[in-house]
Amino acid sequence: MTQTELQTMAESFSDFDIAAIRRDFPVLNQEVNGHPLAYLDNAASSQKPVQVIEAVDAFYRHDNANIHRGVHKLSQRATDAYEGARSKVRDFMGAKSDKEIVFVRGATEAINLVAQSFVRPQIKPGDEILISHTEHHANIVPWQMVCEQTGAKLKVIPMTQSGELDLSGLDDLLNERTKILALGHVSNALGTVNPIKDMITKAKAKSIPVLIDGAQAVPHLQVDVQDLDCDFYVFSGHKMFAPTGIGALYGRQELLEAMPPYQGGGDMILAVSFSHTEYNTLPYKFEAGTPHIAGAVGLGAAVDYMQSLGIDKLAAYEHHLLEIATAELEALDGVSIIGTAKDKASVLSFMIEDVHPHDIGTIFDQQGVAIRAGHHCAQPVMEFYGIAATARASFAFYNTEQEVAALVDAIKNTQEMFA
Ligand code: C6P
Repeated sequence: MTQTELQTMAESFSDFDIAAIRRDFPVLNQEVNGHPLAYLDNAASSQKPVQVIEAVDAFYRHDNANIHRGVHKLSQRATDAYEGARSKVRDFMGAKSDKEIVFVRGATEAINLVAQSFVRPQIKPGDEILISHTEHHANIVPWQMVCEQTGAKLKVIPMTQSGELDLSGLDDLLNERTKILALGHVSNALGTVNPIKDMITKAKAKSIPVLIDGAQAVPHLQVDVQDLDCDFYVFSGHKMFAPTGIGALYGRQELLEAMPPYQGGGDMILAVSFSHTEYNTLPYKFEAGTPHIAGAVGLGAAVDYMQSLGIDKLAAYEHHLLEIATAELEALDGVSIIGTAKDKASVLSFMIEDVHPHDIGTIFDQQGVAIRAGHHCAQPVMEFYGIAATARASFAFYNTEQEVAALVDAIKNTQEMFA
C-alpha cells in the first residue's frame, strides 16, 4: 500500500471510538487463563453486540409467537419483526426485493439449497460445475454430491502460491458445459479477496449463472448484489455479529421463481390435498417449517449495528489491523505467512517453524489469545501447500492494536518454549 493510500485509510476511521465499540461486546471484557482475552477467531464465529443480544431478548420477552399463522397480536408482532429483518437484509445486500431474500440456517444450507433446487434438476452427465481451489468444504461437497447424483463433472480453478486464483485458463473453464460458477468471495483459510466482479462478468457473458459464497465477506466488505450482478449470494449470520443458526440466500427473483422447493412442510404451501400441493410464493416457498424467528430478528439488529458504524469504516479499520499484524509477523524469524495475496480481508494464517499449529493454538490459549488451528474446512488448500494445518488469526472491527501485540507476544513466547 502506498503512503497516500495508508493516509486515506487512516483518515477514514479516525473517528472510530474503539473503546465505545468494545463496550457493546460484553464477552470481550474478560480474562482467560489470567490474561485479557484477545479474541482473534472471528472467521470461525464473531461476537455479538448488546444491540443484537437485547433484540433477541426483547423478542422472547415481548413478542414471541409463531409467524404467518396467527391472527393474535403476538403472532402479528412476531411476523412483523421477522419480515422487518428480511427487509433489512435486502437493503444490506442491495437486492431488489424482499422476495429475493430466503432465510436459511447459514451459508452451508444456502449452497445446498441452490445445488439441489437450481443445479440438480437441469444438469446432465458430462455437464460441469466450476469452483475454485480455495473454497471452503461448504462450497465443494454440495457440488460433489450433485455430480454423484447426475454424472456431472466438478472443475476447479487453480490457485497460485500466494493464495490467489490462477485465472489464466478461466476462459476455457467457463464453457458451454458449465452449469454454474460457485465461488468464494473471501477465502476463509487465506483471506484472499477474489476478483469476483470480473469473474462474474466473464461468466455472465457466456450466460453462466454464478453463486457467491460470501460467508467471509459480509462481515468485512460492503456487498451489493445488483452491482455484482451475481445470481446467488449466500452468508451466515453468526460471522457477522448475529446469532448462530440464521443466514441468508439472495437469489435473483426469476431464478427462484422457477426453482422447485428445497424442503416440504408447513408455511411453504398455499394449498395441500392428497392429490396436489400448491406451493407458496417467494420467498416462503423455500422456508418450510417454523424458522429461526429470533435469529432473524438478531440478524436484522446486526445489520442495523454494522450500518450505524459504517461498513466502509469498519473495513478500513480492520484492514489497518491486518496490515500491522502482517508486517509484525513478516519481521519474525521462523514464522511464515500462508496466503500472501495482494487483496486480503481479516485473515492471517501462519506457521511457526517446528511447532504444530494445534500446539500453537493451545499455547496461545494459555495466554488468552483465541485463534483457530486446523485445516479450516479447506483441506484442498492445505494439500496445495503440503501442510496439514495452519494457525489462523482473524480480525473483527472490535479488535485492537494491543491485541495484535498480544498475538506477536504469544508467537515469541511459543518460540521460546520450543527453542
Ligand atoms: N467457516 C471457519 O472457521 P456455516 O458453517 O454454514 O456458517 O459456514 C460455512 C462456511 C462457508 N463458506 C466459508 C468461506 C466459510 O468460511 C464457512 C465457515 C468457518 O472458517 C467454520 S469452518
